[in-house]
Amino acid sequence: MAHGADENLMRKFIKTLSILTLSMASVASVVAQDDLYRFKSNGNPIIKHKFTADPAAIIKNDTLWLYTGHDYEGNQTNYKMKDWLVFSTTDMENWTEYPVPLKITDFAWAKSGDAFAGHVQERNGKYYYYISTNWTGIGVAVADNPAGPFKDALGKPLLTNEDCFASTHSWACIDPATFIDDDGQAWIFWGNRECYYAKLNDDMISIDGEIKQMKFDGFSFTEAPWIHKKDNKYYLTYATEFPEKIAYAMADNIEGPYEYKGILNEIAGNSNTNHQGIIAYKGEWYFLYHNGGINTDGGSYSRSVCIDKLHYNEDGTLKRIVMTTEGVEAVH
Ligand code: FUB
Repeated sequence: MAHGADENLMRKFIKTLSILTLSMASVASVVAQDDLYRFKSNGNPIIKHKFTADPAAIIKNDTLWLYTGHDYEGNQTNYKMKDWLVFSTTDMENWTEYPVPLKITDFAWAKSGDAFAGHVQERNGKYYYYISTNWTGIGVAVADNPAGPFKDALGKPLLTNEDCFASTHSWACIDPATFIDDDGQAWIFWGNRECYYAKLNDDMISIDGEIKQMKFDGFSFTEAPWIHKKDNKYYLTYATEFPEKIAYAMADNIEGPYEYKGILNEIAGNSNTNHQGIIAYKGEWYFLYHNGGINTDGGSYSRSVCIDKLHYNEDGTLKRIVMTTEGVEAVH
């Protein structure tokens, strides 16, 4: 991929020419225009100037905020991720990248140094960034606006391997995904090999009550749980097997019982992991995932976020994702 002087020159040029205003006044007031990098996505992967992984998104007003991990470029033999990234769009085509919102070194207790998958949730005007650190636990950072910067809210992990009572491997406590139900109750799901879930208190930085393990027939869980809800049905999507496919199950209650419904997304090309996020935006449903699709450096440890459409059948089940090179069309 084109790194180095040419890329830097192009970035500076685009920054200088940038005359667009941010969609949210509060964000505009805290991030200087010069610190923003604007680009157009022309299909998948949607971000080609950096390696991005483990997508999660939230919607605020007219804007989709995309949070990703950040892989090192090419020829890596393991995950090498030191910070997280944030992007926004109002049309799925024109994107803005903000300054790095959160780094693994922002968590003094995260001795692993690994900035694994995260998920952001808004509540009461604050933004909570739940992150995983490989073997040192799940942390939570907070910010006043979706672009950050985020600050460690606890000074210690929210969850650790000790909370993963059915697991014995060191990387069990990863991949948090949160969900706020229609009754206002916030939930957090996470795990590797074993899937756990719990209620979050209203403060969003403490666990309410018991931690439980999710189990149902046919649940072959690798990692990356994600909950979404449509028409009063709960959908639990998750990575299964390795290399990973994304499978899903449905239930009438968030705690289940869930019914396994099959594979939603196939192996994502040359990436062992797949890590999905699902979000409704401007009347469409989107499936976010990663592959190793940047030539020639992309692969399992140099991944790139992609977005394709998610479609439902009439009975509420999900159609198999069609991963495309073209990506999604702009929406207005
Ligand atoms: O990005 C590091 C790990 O790879 C994530 O935590 C997993 O979900 C997998 O995508």
